[in-house]
Amino acid sequence: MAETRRTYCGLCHPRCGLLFHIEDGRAVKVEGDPKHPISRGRICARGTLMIDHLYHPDRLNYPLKRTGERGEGKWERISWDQALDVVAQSLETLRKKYGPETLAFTHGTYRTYHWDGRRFFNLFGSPNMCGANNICMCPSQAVEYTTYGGFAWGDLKKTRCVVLWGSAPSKSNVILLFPAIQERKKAGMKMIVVDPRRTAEAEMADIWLQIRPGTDLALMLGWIRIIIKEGLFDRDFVEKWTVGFDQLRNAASEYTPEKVAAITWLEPNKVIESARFYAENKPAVISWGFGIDKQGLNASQSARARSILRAITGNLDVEGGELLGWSDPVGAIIDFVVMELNEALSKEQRSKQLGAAEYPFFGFPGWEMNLQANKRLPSHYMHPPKANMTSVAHGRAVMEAILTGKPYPVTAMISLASNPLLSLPNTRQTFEALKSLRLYVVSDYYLTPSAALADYVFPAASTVERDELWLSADFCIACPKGVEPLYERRDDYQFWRSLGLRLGQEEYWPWPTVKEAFDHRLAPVGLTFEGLLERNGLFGKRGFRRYEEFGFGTPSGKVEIYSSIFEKLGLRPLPAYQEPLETPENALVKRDYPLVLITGSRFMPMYHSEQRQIRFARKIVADPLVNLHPDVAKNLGLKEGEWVYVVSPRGRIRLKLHLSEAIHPQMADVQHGWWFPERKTSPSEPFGVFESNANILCPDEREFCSPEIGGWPHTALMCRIEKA
Ligand SMILES: Nc1nc2c(c(=O)[nH]1)N[C@H]1C(S)=C(S)[C@@H](COP(=O)(O)OP(=O)(O)OC[C@H]3O[C@@H](n4cnc5c(=O)[nH]c(N)nc54)[C@H](O)[C@@H]3O)O[C@H]1N2
Ligand SMILES: Nc1nc2c(c(=O)[nH]1)N[C@H]1C(S)=C(S)[C@@H](COP(=O)(O)OP(=O)(O)OC[C@H]3O[C@@H](n4cnc5c(=O)[nH]c(N)nc54)[C@H](O)[C@@H]3O)O[C@H]1N2
Ligand code: SF4
Ligand SMILES: [Mo]
Repeated sequence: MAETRRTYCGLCHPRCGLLFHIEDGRAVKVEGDPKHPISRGRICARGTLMIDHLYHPDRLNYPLKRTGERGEGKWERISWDQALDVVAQSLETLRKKYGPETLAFTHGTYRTYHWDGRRFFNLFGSPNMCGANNICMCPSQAVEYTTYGGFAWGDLKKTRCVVLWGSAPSKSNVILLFPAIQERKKAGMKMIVVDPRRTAEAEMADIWLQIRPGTDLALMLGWIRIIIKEGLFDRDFVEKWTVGFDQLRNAASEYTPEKVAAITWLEPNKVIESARFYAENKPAVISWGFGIDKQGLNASQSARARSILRAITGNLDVEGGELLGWSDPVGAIIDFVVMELNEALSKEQRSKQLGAAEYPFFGFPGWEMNLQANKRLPSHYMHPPKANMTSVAHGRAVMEAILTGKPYPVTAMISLASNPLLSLPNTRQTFEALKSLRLYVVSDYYLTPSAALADYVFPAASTVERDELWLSADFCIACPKGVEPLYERRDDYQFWRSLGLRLGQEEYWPWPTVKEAFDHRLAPVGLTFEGLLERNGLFGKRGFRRYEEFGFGTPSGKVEIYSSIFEKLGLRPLPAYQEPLETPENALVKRDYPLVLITGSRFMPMYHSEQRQIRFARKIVADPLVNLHPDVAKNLGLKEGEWVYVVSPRGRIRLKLHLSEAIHPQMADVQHGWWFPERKTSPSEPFGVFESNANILCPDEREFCSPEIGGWPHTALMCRIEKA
């Protein structure tokens, strides 16, 4: 029997609509769903591989228990009940012995529900969830809540000018953002690109600034100085709605075009011209870009400076500008924050969060301050900040606690939808830490290098096998599963709930299925998951300049250019640029490592460390690449396609050389996420995880991290290239 079912792809963030053609119970063809309200029939190369992913022979189908050494690859199949029983028992034993804080979690990017995991951890009593949060979008969220009480979304549909700052959607957001930019550019939108590589976006731009990696904050402060000096700011808005403008004027005064040019490798007149261009083409949007968040030392203050630029130019919450708040009635849907059940975690347990003494802004203290300030706003207009995203333990502190038992023993860890050996920096330390856990539990689609070290591995249902509710500030859509979960795969909600039921959390998991939890969330708008699906999404209506009615969700109710929260926490209340340790400015470093290293620029069809086992994906990108300018290669006597080592002070990895004029001649651009599922696993090296893994090159030591959030660098480091 043949039929077509609506479902969705969640192999990256947008959740595009899919049509699954099913024959005799098996999906045989996938295409975009033209009726999907957001993606409207488009899917990307990764989405077209959904069927390969669903039926892939390497997929985990049953829970596994390790029988050999960690990493040796010896497993025994067991039932869900057996596996959950022993995991729960061991967690209970460890909790009794060391306290609930002995359990940690590693977080990846937004692939699954996440509120359920946070709920489990809050009820279990551990504050120690850590992961990519310190570097990916969450820092920008935390900082923007502190500056103007919410996270701003660029109104691309109506903007006159977009600044793509460290963002390359032609590779990272190919279905929604990039086509929208192309369309708007054709219609006359202006565009500035700030990127060390000549990307597809740079080629389309009116102004392209080929900046030295890691120096964006100096440029932002240079823009601020020019905008103030030339009176290009929005005087009315600044007077009525901001605090700290005069201090800002002072703080920015030293960033003259000449000084900025010397730091950034740009020409002084380009600094001036671009600042004017941004300020004079209103309304304007500065995109969020991971090129900023991944800079380490300056990352959090760059996010601050970006938010200040948006505010002083009068672009906040105007049509075509930087939108704040939720639309009506979408804002009334119960958000994750409520579902996270943060009130369940006691004050005492919160105070044990690892890393929060060093980075209080990104732990409970900072989150609580943002939460408090948010209370002045109605929640249907501005949801409170998510603890799940902006109050986390620091990865380094967690790994150190595992290895040293200090300040207390961390003996157990769960990794769900995350592959820490590939995504976190300082891979060797992560490896040693994972190996020395008493209990390591992983839930994944495949047996990754991290999973290879686990005691128990649980098989996760993929998006086409589970329902999801997808919520943004302006819409909410129901994403239905297309097939029942195959074999014994289960959705992540079932994982957390089943574990919670075994650990005394019965009364807090009243919804047997995730769909029922979604019904609960939708109740305030009078809908159910099925009802929402039937009406093909709920779309809100938004007003503009709503701060005139509500104010801003900050301690003063205004945009805090000078941050009172940062000041209270002993952090710089106004941004200032700092030269990182490892830069071409440091002659000693430069002698041995002459090239600036950036890692992780997105490429299709891979998503982080995924798709390495999908044959068709490996046909497109077979091997890990380092991109280099042809002149640099020539000087080194290296040719296209040759294997080379990329060496940083922390180690070396092997990659294939790809020559490209798009790369600045003083830098190297290394892909991230590489491991080799086709290889054997061994206790010393699961699936070749040390061979080409960019994070061998990336540090997490204190002096490399941002002092506000502890964000570590995946870019703006130094390296050299050698023949392999
Ligand atoms: N060097 C370098 N490192 C980086 C970056 C960089 O640019 N350079 N980027 C960083 C960034 S921004 C991020 S967000 C992180 C991403 O880091 P991660 O999110 O940890 O990404 P992955 O390494 O792909 O690991 C995700 C794992 O989750 C599994 N998975 C996918 N979906 C689900 C699901 O729904 N349920 C379950 N149970 N499992 C699932 C996948 O099979 C995969 O093994 O990496 C960071 N690391
Ligand atoms: N195909 C694919 N798409 C993805 C992902 C994936 O793994 N694969 N991951 C998803 C995730 S979790 C994220 S966070 C997003 C990230 O997506 P983007 O925000 O687009 O970030 P990146 O691709 O990491 O880097 C964007 C640009 O930053 C530039 N850059 C590097 N260092 C600097 C710097 O110091 N300053 C400036 N100005 N620019 C710099 C790089 O040259 C690159 O062109 O992508 C998402 N989309
Ligand atoms: S992988 Fe492609 S099809 Fe799937 S959600 Fe992302 S952009 Fe859409
Ligand atoms: Mo990310």
